Amino acid sequence: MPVNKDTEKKAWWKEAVIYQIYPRSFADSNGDGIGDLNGIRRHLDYLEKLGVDVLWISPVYKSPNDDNGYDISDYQDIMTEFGTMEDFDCLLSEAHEHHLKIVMDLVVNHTSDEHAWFVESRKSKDNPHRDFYIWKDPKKAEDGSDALLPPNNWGSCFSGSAWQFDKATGMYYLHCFSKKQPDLNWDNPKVRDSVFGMMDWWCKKGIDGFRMDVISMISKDPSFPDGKVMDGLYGDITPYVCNGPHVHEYLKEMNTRVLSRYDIMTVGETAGVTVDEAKKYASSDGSELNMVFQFEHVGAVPGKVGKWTDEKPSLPVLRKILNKWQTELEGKAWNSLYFGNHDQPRSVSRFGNDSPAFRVISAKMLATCLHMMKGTPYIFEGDELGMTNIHFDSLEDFRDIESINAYHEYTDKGLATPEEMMRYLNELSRDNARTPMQWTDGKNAGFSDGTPWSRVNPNYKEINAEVELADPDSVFFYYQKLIRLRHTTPVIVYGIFRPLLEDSNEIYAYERTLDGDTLTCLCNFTDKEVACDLCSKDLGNELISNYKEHVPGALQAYETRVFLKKN
Ligand code: TEU
Ligand code: CA
Repeated sequence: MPVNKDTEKKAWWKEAVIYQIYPRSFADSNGDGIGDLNGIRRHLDYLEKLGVDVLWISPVYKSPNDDNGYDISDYQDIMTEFGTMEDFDCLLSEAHEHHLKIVMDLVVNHTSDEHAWFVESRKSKDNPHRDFYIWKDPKKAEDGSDALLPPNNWGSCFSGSAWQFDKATGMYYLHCFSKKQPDLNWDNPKVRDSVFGMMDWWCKKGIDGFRMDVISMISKDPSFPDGKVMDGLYGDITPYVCNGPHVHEYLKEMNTRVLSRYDIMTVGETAGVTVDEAKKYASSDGSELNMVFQFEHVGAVPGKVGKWTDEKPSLPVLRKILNKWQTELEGKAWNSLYFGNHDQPRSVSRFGNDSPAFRVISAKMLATCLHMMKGTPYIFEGDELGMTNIHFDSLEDFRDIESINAYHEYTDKGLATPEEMMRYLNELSRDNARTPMQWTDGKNAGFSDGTPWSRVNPNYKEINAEVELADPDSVFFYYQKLIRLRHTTPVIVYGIFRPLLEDSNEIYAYERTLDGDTLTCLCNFTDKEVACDLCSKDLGNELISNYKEHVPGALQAYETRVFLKKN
């Protein structure tokens, strides 16, 4: 076994653990039922106790909240519901006092249609801001009628056409997401100047980095060709908006003009990214970003309609994807590690088992599987408590534009029955991750004194931070131990990843090696005890496990064990 010398370049963001906060659902300080900045400030002690290093905060800028803040109307002001810029400045300084860095969510593929740039752009064809966005003439109908058709057949990620007709100038504008999220035209150098200037303004305030929303989409195919029709409705935009012709050029420019001037961390949310593209976006040469989020594991199960399905990924499928990313980026680019975020269902419900018998044990196993891998781990708020999906009884329970639009589009078009869509939404809706954080077993789970904007999961009586902090064997303290291990065990951060037991249908196993140290991670992904010969080998000292007692030569239901054999 070649002993790999620790040649990996050291960096703080490689050794860090990131905690994602969705402010709307984290903590409400003023009783309006909506989480806010001062609510986050109240829980910095909690986050420092968990041991995380960085807080990635979903967008807090001014926004009409068509997509809960991912539609920004002023990049340099704070959303009224979340507080003031002064509140933000206090949060930033207090976070730093708690040894927590703050990474902002940068949404610059599109703005809100209420942003001043778009308000100007739509006024007239010769407005100075016209080309800040992507405007196209209507297409003539082939039947010779005078119907005005969209420029091509592209579909929006939030259902419907990706083009919105604007009467004032008789043209269509592109919106890959909602109608209120017009795409910026990154081919316009004035857009790049404005975005880079704004980013520099935030860096000068002392933030510690950016998570870049759909940054792989900022360069479109200039021919805007029709896409392959999906579900008999609209053309697939992915091949023409992801990883486009100038995306790496623009990110290199961003790096030169802003990022390289500060000691900050950057992670790109790169919809449609491949391993080869990731090697450019997150190249070890530091010319673009530090790391990227890939989507293959969370998109592993093909949707029955659109992305929607009620099927869960199998271990062999999940392992093949994750192992590919671990081995193929080795030495070339840095991985982000995640099972959940504000766009995904709760990880213990999707990849583990959220039944009362197995929720805790499988949440710990999943966390171990992820945190022992090579890359920077991301914890989504509440995953450290083992929070689960909520059961939605009716469409009225949902708040997320993606879910609501998909329900109407697919049932209206007869592509799914209401019952099927409710099953799919219960499995995958982003609202599953956006239920209020469960702090206590008191009113509204301690999230708010008012009426929460989204329903609290009824299981908050049993699952909440207060209960977790009172139980040394809780998911919270297990996460704390995983984080502490990462901070004190170099092989976990820098060790080379090697898959083990690749043919097993039950066990996910791998090893990490560094300077002669070998860490072995074993995870049983099933609710049954399974034989595990590897457990009987001399793998060194056990670093962590979610069971106190073990069965020789076997792994119990959802059992994980990590061993370290020192050089
Ligand atoms: O999400 C981008 C994205 O790819 C989404 O379509 C996501 O994959 C999908 O919702 C998963 O089902 C980013 C943000 O994370 C998301 O919250 C925003 O809604 C979206 O961009 C537009 O800004
Ligand atoms: Ca509030």
